[in-house]
Amino acid sequence: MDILAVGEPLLEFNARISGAGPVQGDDTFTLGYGGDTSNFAVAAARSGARAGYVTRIGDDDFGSALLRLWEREGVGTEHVVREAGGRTGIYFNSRTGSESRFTYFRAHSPASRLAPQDIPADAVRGARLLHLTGITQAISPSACDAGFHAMELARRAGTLVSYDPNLRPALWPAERARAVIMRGVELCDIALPNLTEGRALTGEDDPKAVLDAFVRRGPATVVLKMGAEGALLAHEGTVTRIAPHPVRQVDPTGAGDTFDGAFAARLLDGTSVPEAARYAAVAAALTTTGPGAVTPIPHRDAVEALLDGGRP
Ligand code: KDG
Repeated sequence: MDILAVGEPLLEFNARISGAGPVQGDDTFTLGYGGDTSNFAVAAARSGARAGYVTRIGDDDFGSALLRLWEREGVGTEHVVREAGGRTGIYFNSRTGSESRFTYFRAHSPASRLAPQDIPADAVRGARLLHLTGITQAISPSACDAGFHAMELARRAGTLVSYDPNLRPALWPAERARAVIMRGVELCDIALPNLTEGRALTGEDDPKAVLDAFVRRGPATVVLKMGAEGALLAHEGTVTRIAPHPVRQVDPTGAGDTFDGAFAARLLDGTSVPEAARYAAVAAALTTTGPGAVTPIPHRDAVEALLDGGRP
């Protein structure tokens, strides 16, 4: 595998909004797939990369559904452990309008038992890029350790590390989140924060100041994702503004993960860093045009059709 992602997959129950408020008595929920690192792996695969996943799931129906997803998408499952009796985590997205609202049922999930010994050292050394996130490290102390262990292995082997803070305040206390995530940023080559979490993590407000605060931690490449405002890319001492691709947004869930996966896929096929970011911005925008984290993730041809010669 060229790309290896480590983290927690979740089954998704996505509200079909019937009215104005959060959950209504007559709402129905559509089954889908989520989990930031799983979304990332699917996005990378749909952009043509050879991606594999490291996680733990239960031997329940939800785990089986996720396995079928990865098999359909061509995401490698060699390092997916199935726990007998384990209950795979789920979340409800009772979004209002185009804003995600997650309710998790993931405590004591198999993925929360990820530990350093689950990290396949040879696969990390053999991969070209390792991806993990703040969520990977939030779900339990042993998963946090697994994340640091994987990053150390990758750094020693010369495997690129990409890290998305994906700050989820519901999952851990703010101070611990900041300390762990900013250490993750120091250990990575490519940091992929969004503006909201970037502000919370750095205490800065202005996007350029947020970007600089991440750059100072050491990653060679930082992309600050700003949704409908596009993105700011810092690479080799140059800051490039990545234009947004305007769309009618339905559900932003998974847009950041799609950016990350599409970006990784393009970087590894030799696309320049700014062009890879332009491609990723279009992929991320497209994924907001439908409900659910995974279903609307675009394939490479759909993104390239819009890029038309390299620019949206
Ligand atoms: O980035 C999208 C994810 O947040 C969503 O799929 C659910 O993984 C999830 C999480 O932990 O919030």
